Amino acid sequence: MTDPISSEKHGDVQIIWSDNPPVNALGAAVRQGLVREIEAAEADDSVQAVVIACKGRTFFAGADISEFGKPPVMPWLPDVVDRIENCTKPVVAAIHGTALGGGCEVALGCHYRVAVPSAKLGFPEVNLGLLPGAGGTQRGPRVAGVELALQMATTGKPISASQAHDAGLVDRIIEGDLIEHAVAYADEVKDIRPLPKSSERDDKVTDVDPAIFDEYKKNNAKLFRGDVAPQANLDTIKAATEMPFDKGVMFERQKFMELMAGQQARARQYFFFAERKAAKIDGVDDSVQPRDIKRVGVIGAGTMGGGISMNFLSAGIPVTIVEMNQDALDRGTGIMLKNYQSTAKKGRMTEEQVGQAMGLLKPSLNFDDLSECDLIIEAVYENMDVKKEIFTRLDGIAKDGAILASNTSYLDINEIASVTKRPEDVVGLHFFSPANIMKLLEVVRGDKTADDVLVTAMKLAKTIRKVAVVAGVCYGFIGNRMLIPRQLQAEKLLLEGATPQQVDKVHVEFGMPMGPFQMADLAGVDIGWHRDPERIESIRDALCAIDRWGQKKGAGFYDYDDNRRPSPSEKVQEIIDDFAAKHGVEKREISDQEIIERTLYTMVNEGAKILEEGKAQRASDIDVVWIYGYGWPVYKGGPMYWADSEGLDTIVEGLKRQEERLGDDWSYSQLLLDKAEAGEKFTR
Ligand code: 3H9
Repeated sequence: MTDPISSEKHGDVQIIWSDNPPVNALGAAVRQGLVREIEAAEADDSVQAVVIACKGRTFFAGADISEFGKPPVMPWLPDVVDRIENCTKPVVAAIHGTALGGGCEVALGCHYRVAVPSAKLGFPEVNLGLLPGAGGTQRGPRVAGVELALQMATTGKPISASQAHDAGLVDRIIEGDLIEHAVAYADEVKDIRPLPKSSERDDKVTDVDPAIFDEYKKNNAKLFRGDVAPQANLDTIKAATEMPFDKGVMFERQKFMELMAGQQARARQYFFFAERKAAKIDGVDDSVQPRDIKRVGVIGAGTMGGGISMNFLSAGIPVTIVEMNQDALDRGTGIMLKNYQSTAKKGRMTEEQVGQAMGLLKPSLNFDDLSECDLIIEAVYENMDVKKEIFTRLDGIAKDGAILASNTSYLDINEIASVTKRPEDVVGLHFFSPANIMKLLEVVRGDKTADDVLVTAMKLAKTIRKVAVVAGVCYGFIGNRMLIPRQLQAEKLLLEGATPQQVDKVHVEFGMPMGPFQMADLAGVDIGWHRDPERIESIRDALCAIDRWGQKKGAGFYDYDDNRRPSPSEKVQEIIDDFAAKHGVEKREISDQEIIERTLYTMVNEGAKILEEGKAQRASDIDVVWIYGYGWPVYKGGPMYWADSEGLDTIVEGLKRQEERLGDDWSYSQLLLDKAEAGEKFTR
């Protein structure tokens, strides 16, 4: 292996280069090289100052995550950072790209930091279930202030170079050539003594009101729910205000080790690689080139069509949006503008950017306008006949090589493709609502979908900042298909004696953002309803028949006040009791464990069926769908990883316990049974 660290002299400034693609992760060879070159620079009398810089697309993006869980190789990153800080000659970090985690800590070990305007600095360790473990929790608040450090470490969100500059984390923003200016900067500061060391500063951590920590937690309660890493980050940053640097670092080390040994960190680190693996398409050669997408067409300006369009507009891709009548078109584009304006009000985009995005939108009532588009996404309501009609028309209008996509959440892409003369150009692009916000995109691969169409969809997903997962054609694809057994069992449980509140509570305590009935009320109880109030075959039918369609009607499985605050409903309980009596279902005490087994174990079983039928490429893709599409707690790694952690034999035992209650239509996944029997796992 070639040495990733080298150095070169510019006058009396030594540049230490890291060249460790793709992201200059601080693996063992990088750490060893950094110490070696710092020592060499110190020993060389002709060197007066040092610049640390990285080749390729970014400054160090952190510790090498692939080394976690393996036997440690010396030196440790904290020792490397100390060694840099203790260098007797000034060291300047020259930052471009992202200085993240250990990378930000290396920068903090340097005496000075300069950065290009596009650089970002951050502590994303919390996303890996960790905390900055190379002195970052102690140097960070000393340099940037406690509040900013707390926010960076507990949210994991990076800050811009200009924010970092305002906070004192970056000493100078460099316009022009980074290295040339970094060397000039090093030359400017080479004689200043004593050297400014982050560890020796105390001005920003003394006189801090300890109440700010409780306050922060109160204001960000969601961040801390069920997740141990944000709390550990808060505790260590608080320690910077309570103890001297050396003690603080020892405390940080202890907390880092505790987190690293925990289940949650393992789950999150698994998920880091799962997310990246999802972008890879089995059976498609790397040489397949994506098609060029210069303009996107969207059919339907409803909530979905509008949200989908916004993704492309925000990425600078022009969109032609087509509706049936002027009212619907005006309403749809009006909502898009309102959404952009509210983002601007929150300071997340400028008025000018709002204008730019909306300027790329071409609203139209003429279907023929879609002929100029390279990708056309149909986003009308779920009805096979309607979709077939649209695709037949599209086939006659779209230019050669255009990709024809459906945003269907359940329907058969092969059947939709069959009405066109170009099924190889047809693909499913299942966005999740609200489509401009939710990160997940299921890319549905039809039997005849061409490889380059898939490659284009995956690349485009990255452009519009979505995480894409390839799914095969089946009812509900990956996510919604797994929702079906959960919903079915949740409703059966109501008849048998559980309440909506009990089922939802179990799910929320598990870590989901909401339970199945809260979700039904939010999405609309009437979704998929047959619209015949006389035909009552389920509790849902009964609720829909009396106008209890969920939050939008002020009543669903719960009653809602004017502020959409839910409370248990006597009426719903009556409906449940009547329904149970009519169907001869006897009420009994339902335990929380039974709710887990009936609603979550059955989901795992469905996930295993999806895998064995080849409708998902890998178990980790299913986890990505559930974490990004439905808010499965990332610190539990997704349903398949979680099942592995529980033990597949435990899952099977639980299902066996419930077997008789699951219903005649329910069946085991053979893959689950086989893996449990063999002591195997889905994800490892
Ligand atoms: C830490 O620093 C702990 C310390 O505080 C204390 C230690 C004692 N390691 O994301 P991409 C790979 S914890 C190893 O698609 P992008 C990634 O798997 C660390 N590998 O690129 C992928 O591989 P492949 C704190 C890494 O341009 C390839 O690089 N730091 C690492 O969309 C490209 O990645 C973080 O958490 C790594 N650290 O985004 C930062 N990072 O091609 C994590 C990436 O085989 N990284 N890879 O699939 C990121 O957030 C993004 O990768 C980044 C680039 C924004 C840098």
